[in-house]
Amino acid sequence: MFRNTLVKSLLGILAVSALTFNTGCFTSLAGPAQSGSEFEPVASKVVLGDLNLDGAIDAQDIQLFDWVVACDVVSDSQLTQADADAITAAYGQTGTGLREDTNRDGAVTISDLVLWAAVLEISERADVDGNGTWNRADRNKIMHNISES
Ligand SMILES: [Ca+2]
Ligand SMILES: [Ca+2]
Ligand SMILES: [Ca+2]
Repeated sequence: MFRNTLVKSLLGILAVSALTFNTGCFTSLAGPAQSGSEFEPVASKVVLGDLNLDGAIDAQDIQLFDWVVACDVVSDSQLTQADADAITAAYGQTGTGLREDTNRDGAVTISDLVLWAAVLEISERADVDGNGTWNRADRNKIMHNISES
């Protein structure tokens, strides 16, 4: 008697699981990770556009993307020694619109190199759409993923 009941409820669970799979509800149940969730270790998976790997795509990632692009002084969509050298070579220059002024404070100083070094690792994730360049499409994709999450 008990055994039958157990088998029945197991079958019931299986049926419900099959149903949720079929209706596609499973995807939404598994859905976007809630911040602070105990079951979803932060940074356990790489979400495209999550530049700082904090598990959320938000305004911070947009800010980081803008910094990465600003630090790409020689505009080859990668951060290399050439960018660092260009910044160092331009030390002391002042004015607006200087590419070497990565933090856009109007003067090229060691702070610009510090910013460059700070976003170096993050830059590996800046090519969100994987086409080899950093541009508005990548930024738009991050923006899009913010509204999705
Ligand atoms: Ca993030
Ligand atoms: Ca500066
Ligand atoms: Ca890209």
